Amino acid sequence: MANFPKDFLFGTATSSYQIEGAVNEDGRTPSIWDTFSKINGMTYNGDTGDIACDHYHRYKEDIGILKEIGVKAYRFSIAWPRIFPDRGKFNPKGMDFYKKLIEELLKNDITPVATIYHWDLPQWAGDMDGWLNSECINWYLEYSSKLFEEIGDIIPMWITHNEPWCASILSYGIGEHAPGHKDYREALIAAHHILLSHGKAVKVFRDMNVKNSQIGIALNLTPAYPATETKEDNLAAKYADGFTNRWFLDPIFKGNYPIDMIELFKKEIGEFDFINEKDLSIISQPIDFLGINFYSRSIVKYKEDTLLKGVGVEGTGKKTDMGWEISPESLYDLLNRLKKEYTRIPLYITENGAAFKDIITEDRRIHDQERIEYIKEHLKVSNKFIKEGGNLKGYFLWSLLDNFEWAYGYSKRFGIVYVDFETQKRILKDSAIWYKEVINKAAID
Ligand code: GCO
Repeated sequence: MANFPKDFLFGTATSSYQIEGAVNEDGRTPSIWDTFSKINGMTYNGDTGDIACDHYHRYKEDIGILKEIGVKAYRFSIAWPRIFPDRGKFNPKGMDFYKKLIEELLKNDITPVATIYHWDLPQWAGDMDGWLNSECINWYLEYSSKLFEEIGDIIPMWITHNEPWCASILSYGIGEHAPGHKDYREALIAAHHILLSHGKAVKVFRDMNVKNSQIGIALNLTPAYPATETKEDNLAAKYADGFTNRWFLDPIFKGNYPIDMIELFKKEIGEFDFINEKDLSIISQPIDFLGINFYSRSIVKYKEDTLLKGVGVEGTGKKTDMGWEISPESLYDLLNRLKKEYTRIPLYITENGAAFKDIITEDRRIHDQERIEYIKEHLKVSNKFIKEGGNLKGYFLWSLLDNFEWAYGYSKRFGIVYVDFETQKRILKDSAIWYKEVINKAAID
């Protein structure tokens, strides 16, 4: 039996565009994801978040489910285009939805944890070049300060950004996410502006003296391992690590971008003239906690003629329905590395979970044993890290509900609660029932 500290924050996580639906209601205008998902071929089956889990109308039912599972905290994100449907225009009706949601959570003794930006940039901002435009930082600050003013002190944990790597590199460099550009110079500009907006928002949060509340960021971190012990494969793994992890961790915790990556990117990207000297001291504003979104690891082999001098190779471990190798040991490595190389501030796993092909039995049950195993193994290494003195304070399971999995549409189910997208019926999977036990005992067997 592995026990967790009594105050360990067991939660679940979701994000606005992935669950809310109601895209035209109460003054909301489109986000870049509304636009992107409607372009032919951008998402599986042409799926969009138009209805998603209809959470906008069913939030009370969903909070009832959270209560039933017994979670202590719920991580959700706020849809920017509900709050500022047009440039400079605040929409109180959009804000009301989140006020009601928070009120309902508090009534049920569930701690609200809010992400300010989980990728649904208003289309009006997208039309002015989105994160490529340094003005976007000011729009983001106007939006964040409004949130702090309206609900700052009733949210104990604020997350400025979710996975800046995805919002910049996957979106402006690889082109798999909105707005779907394929230009690495753009990707790094977007990344820099996002990081800078993070640092500036932290500063605003401090200046506004928001009470009873903390602020941090959620990074997607993927440990990279060399395919063999050769010097070349080690170098390739170092670059893969630089690309996904250090490019974000270093500015935030060390106040600089990794030199080896700057050197590597220079040839492809050109000058880094979009970075000013003083930007890095803003980005490295002290934060109160770090959120870690962890799913898998990567294994890399040297390949000369590629940007990162390497390509991914398949690991031998079992895979989830995303094709991601299951590797809880790498989470353990990651936590220890963060502690050793980066920070002693509280850590939270802000996302961890798995998609599997769920089958409903005749009696409408979902025996998702593989998901239970996945979560259990990741909780085990988390527990080991804590027992060894690691400062890990909570775990947010991704996700509460099956939902719109971005480019994969509704084809991948991450929920511990099954959603029948025809009827919007929710069914607790076995994993939800198992998680309830874990939370109740604050322990895993
Ligand atoms: C991300 C996001 C989530 C995803 C989840 C599964 O990591 O991409 O934060 O929105 O749905 O990670 O891929």
